Amino acid sequence: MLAWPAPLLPTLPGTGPALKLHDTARGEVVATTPGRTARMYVCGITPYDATHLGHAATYLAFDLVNRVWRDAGHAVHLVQNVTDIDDPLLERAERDGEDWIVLGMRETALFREDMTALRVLPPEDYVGAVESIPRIVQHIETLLAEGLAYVLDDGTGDVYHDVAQAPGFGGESGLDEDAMLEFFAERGGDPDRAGKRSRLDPMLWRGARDGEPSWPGPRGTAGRPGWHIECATIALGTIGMGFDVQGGGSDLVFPHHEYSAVHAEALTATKPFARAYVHAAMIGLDGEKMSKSKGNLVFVSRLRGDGVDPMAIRLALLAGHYRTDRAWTTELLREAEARLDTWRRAAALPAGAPAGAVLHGLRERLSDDLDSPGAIAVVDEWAQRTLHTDDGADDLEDGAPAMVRDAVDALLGVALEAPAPGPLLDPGPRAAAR
Ligand code: 5CA
Ligand code: ZN
Repeated sequence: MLAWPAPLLPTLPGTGPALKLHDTARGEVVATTPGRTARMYVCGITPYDATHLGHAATYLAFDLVNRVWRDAGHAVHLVQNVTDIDDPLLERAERDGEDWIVLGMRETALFREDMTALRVLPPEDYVGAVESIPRIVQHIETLLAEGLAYVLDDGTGDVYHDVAQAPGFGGESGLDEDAMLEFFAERGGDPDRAGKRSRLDPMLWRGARDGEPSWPGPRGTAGRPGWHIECATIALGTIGMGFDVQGGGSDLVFPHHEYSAVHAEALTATKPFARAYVHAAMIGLDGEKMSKSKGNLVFVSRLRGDGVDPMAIRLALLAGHYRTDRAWTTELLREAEARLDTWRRAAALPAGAPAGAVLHGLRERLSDDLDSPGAIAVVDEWAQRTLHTDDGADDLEDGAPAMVRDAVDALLGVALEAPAPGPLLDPGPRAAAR
């Protein structure tokens, strides 16, 4: 699939430190140790109700990973999927009397526009589930042939992974069985389905049902792929095993990331799928997780349609740490708008407080498990010192604001030039219609 256009990425003097991140599997902050090219898989949207601020916060967290790695001298191979066939997408299309293909394409287009406006670096590979079906089917055939998967004996053609044979099962999430069963039931699993070998076996292939789209499948059984084998297959086909970071929101810890890893590890008989599993906390609204099922969504495109600067949205979401559940509020946005205005006034001056400390501070804070609030405080302090030169700041440097602009742009992804709305940044009638 087509991704979206890349924003300009200024080159900064020197290189930043190695990035440390919290790995869910080890339960602690660890140093990432990529090779020359860092490899990251960030789970993409299921294309309906896109892009809400929860989605945006998660993609912004992994955009910081991308930026910090690049600043540390790595190339980055980022992969993202689009879950353009799955139960919830079909349910939404059905509810609204809409073609699921049209729904998916329109929401993916809107997501691209929102990512562009938020200046998120695009993935090197942006891959849909539907276009991956032939590869997915091959993988399921392999698991069946090796006796690691089985066809349910009820005539549906549904195929399951036999997780009792997966030695690494549970290693990513570290959950006990009760917790796994609870999340599995909540997040698309079917623990009570009759005929499964184990309640926690995940579906690999769903045999065709009346009125549902289907494709040729394993052993000639038409149907459509399960969710976790989609991401396992796309990762294997692009960045392979042992990549540096598997990313997503904390609601993907179990079952999604556990099973993607288990599928891929079974397919390749190697470990690990990812060297670190990194999860962004949930954005809420009025005391509840912002989610499609609750319908309490604030959309990036709606804010853009109301004239909100996307850079203020970016700053508002980065004002909290990515591992802290937090709420979206109007005050948060107003604070970010005020901060953006202050930064822009300081950055527009010909001279300012020394920029070297800002670059050092941004690098130091962000490489420490993406401390974006700490990084923002570094720029706040610089802006105050630059704007309030009357209180004895005699160390003004010519050109410092230009260097701070570059550092803030490259590392935080916040452009401090006045916004220039182009056609891609215009949210258009779709957003207005929501
Ligand atoms: N297509 C799958 C991943 S393969 C999926 O989870 N799609 S999604 O559209 O439901 O979510 C896209 C990303 O946004 C996921 O990483 C998810 O964890 C994250 N996300 C969803 N809701 C929130 C929220 N309220 N706060 C933060 N992140 C969220
Ligand atoms: Zn995924």
